[in-house]
Amino acid sequence: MVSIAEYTTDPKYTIKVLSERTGVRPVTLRAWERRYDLLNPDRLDNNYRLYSERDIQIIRWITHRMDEGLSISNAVREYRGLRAEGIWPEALPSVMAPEPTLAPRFPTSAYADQLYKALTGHNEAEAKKIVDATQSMYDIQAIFLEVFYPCLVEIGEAWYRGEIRIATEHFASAFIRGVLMNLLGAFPIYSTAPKILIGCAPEEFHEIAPLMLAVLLRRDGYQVEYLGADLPVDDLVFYAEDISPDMIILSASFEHSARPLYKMQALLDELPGQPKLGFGGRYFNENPSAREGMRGIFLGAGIDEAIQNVHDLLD
Ligand code: B12
Repeated sequence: MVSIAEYTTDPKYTIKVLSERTGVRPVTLRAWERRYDLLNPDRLDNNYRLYSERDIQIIRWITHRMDEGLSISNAVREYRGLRAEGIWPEALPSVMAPEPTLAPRFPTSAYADQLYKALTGHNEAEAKKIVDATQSMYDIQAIFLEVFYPCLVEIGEAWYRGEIRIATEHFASAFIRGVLMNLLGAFPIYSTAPKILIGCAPEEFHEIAPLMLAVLLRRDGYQVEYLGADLPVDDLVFYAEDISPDMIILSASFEHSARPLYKMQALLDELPGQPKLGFGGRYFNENPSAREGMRGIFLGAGIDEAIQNVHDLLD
């Protein structure tokens, strides 16, 4: 038998890998991290957590004790008791080989450029190859924020300068939307997890950021329903009354889309479960004073901040 101490503390795995190797959902891992201060992951500059092989073994040991009937708090207490005596528990026999990680050939910015070229050249097969390549090397959050996002910004700039056709911009955003919809469908839906509705404010058609948020929050174990573009507030409140979500998240890029949201939290407060309203998007980023009159919670300037804030609010 090998002691957990013999496993390396090199920080190299994302929370996704930790989750896959331990069978514990990311949302639960983060909750344990906060509540029990069990692991101490390193953080990259972009605030992503990185875990070690030893962290994986600690979580596997904890879940094994839970399988044997202990509550999480008792399993953690037992682990701490052993550690206080200077003892490292024995690692469980390995059931899974560590995930092979392909070394990235280029930085994410190079893939953003390649994707831009493929999409503006209407070369769907090449765009697909690029996305497949990034998926074998990077976490999807990095792909969204460091490949898709800059690529779309560049497409927006080229459209603004009149260098590409509207058809090209539509082709590119439809392609990326398609990739995101496939990913959304690929993650399991946990029917007991907090329920979140995500979509766009009225007359808002920029769907990609809220869709990215939907994918990443579903991956983290929330019960996410993605509702798409242009949602009328009153209908959404009725729907919330029907299905009692814990939270509704809406994106707005323009003032006319944001305006109807100002009354929304008051309407939600009248529902039995009082769902929280989370909001964000280009309009609120460019007009910080517009956040002030809004009831509800500004979830941050970007997707990464929003994910962290949702965890803080709902875990
Ligand atoms: C694709 C696109 C479209 C597509 C959208 C298709 C789809 N299914 O989503 C279509 C063709 C519909 C479209 C239409 C229009 N568009 Co447009 N569009 C774009 C483009 C190229 C990409 C948008 C995108 O997905 N970006 C990637 C995402 C990830 O970035 P993002 O939306 O900015 O989100 C970031 C933050 O705002 C934030 N965020 C966004 N939502 C949320 C939500 C929450 C809760 C949180 C916390 C954070 C958050 O997080 C993200 C970063 O992490 C942008 C260019 C650009 N710079 O983004 C122009 C752009 C946004 N569009 C623009 C314009 C002007 C329009 C139109 C008015 C054009 C027209 N005359 O018809 C219409 C308006 C439609 C409407 N009423 O919504 C301008 C906006 C300029 C401005 N400041 O007002 C841009 C910037 C283009 C440009 N360079 O001028 N568009």
